[in-house]
Amino acid sequence: MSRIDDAQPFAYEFTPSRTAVVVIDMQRDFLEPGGFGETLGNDVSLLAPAIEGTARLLNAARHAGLLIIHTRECHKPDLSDCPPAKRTRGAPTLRIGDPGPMGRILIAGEPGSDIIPALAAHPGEIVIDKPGKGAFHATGLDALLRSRRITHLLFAGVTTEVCVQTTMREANDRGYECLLVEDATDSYFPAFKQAVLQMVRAQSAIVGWTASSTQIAAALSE
Ligand code: C5J
Repeated sequence: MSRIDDAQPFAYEFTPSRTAVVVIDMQRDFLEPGGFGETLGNDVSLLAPAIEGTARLLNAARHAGLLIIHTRECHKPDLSDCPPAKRTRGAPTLRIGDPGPMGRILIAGEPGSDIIPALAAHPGEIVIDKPGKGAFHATGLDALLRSRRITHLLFAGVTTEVCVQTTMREANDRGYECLLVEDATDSYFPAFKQAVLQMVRAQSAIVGWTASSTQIAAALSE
């Protein structure tokens, strides 16, 4: 059993063999200029700080032998899994499926949908493509976790208040003990990130816990 005494709002205990790291959507489409994030008017450089914390988390998790899952938000080339409401809402400079500098926006198999090179999946790690914001929607994630008897999830990725928070809430409702890694997630809106950290751990961990990648690495090395 591993334990993070000073996780918030109180100590978090987890058994490494029953714990998975879930890295949400650390894709070029969100973190690099010319992708989906920028088409929506965001400053993508605001997500860069999360790379270091996510790398630290992955390094510690790989050494400890944790199950590692990466997700990618993207759609089939024929857009059959993209609801029109998602594609047509608002006035982005490019819409999902339009050609951009990193290939078609948010489409599976295009360069923009790749995970950024610094955080690329290692051989044997699981990569799940998801059409929604939540990683449990229209994917086999829950069945996969249950088949491996996973009970605890450590979350990293972007953006904190959209795909990370949605997935964490989906997981919490399914009974997983969830922890959000504070320095391994970022938002285009820094205030939203801080709000999510507070929302997660408020009311006696109503969604889950938070701790830093350094705290997790220390717990895993004990
Ligand atoms: C967004 C995500 N923000 N991965 N996707 O549209 O958070």
